[in-house]
Amino acid sequence: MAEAYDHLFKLLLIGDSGVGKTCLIIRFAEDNFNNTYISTIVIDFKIRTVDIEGKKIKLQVWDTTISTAYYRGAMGIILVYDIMDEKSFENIQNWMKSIKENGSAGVEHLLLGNKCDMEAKRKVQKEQADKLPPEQGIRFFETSAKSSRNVDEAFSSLAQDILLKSGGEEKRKKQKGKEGRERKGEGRGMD
Ligand SMILES: Nc1nc2c(ncn2[C@@H]2O[C@H](COP(=O)(O)OP(=O)(O)OP(=O)(O)O)[C@@H](O)[C@H]2O)c(=O)[nH]1
Ligand SMILES: [Mg+2]
Repeated sequence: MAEAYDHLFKLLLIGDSGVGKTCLIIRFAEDNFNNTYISTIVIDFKIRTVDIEGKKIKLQVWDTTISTAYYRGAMGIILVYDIMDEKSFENIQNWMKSIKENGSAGVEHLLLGNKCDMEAKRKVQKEQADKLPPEQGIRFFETSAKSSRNVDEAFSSLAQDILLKSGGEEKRKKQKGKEGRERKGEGRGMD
């Protein structure tokens, strides 16, 4: 039987190779973790339905390789770097540029510093993420696909941001519809 849901949100993870995108998705969707690294070749998605503010939100989470074709249609984009890998952090700027050029307008963003279980080998300080251009007002979490720290929180917060936004739009649409009906009503001389 198909699972009932109120909303379907498409999310996408991007970031340098090896930062843990696939592992984050597997932790979120299947609550599992594997130490073996198998670089993603085929684009795929996993699904998990979460409960947010009494609504069932079905999250379809896309795992990417280097392809911008999949940006379109994504309602939320999760940018991931590895806290042990400075280069992956520096590249976040390039990934952001790439979203601007290829993503849909109005897409929500989230920044994740992954592998925070590896504190001893940390190269990117938490404060450095705060120095990223504030223009996007991007939300930031340090996560660990291995220990599962902040994984649910991160996905839920992004879903919540999208829900808030779509809720606002629905309200506007309803309001518009109502105004339209009221105008028609006037024409029939109702009052
Ligand atoms: N310690 C630690 N290792 C992790 C974590 N997340 C992923 N890894 C390891 O990092 C390696 C790469 O993880 P993947 O999820 O395959 O990385 P990816 O970003 O999908 O890489 P590509 O598919 O090549 O783009 C694997 O060996 C994982 O086991 C984490 O939170 N902590
Ligand atoms: Mg992968």
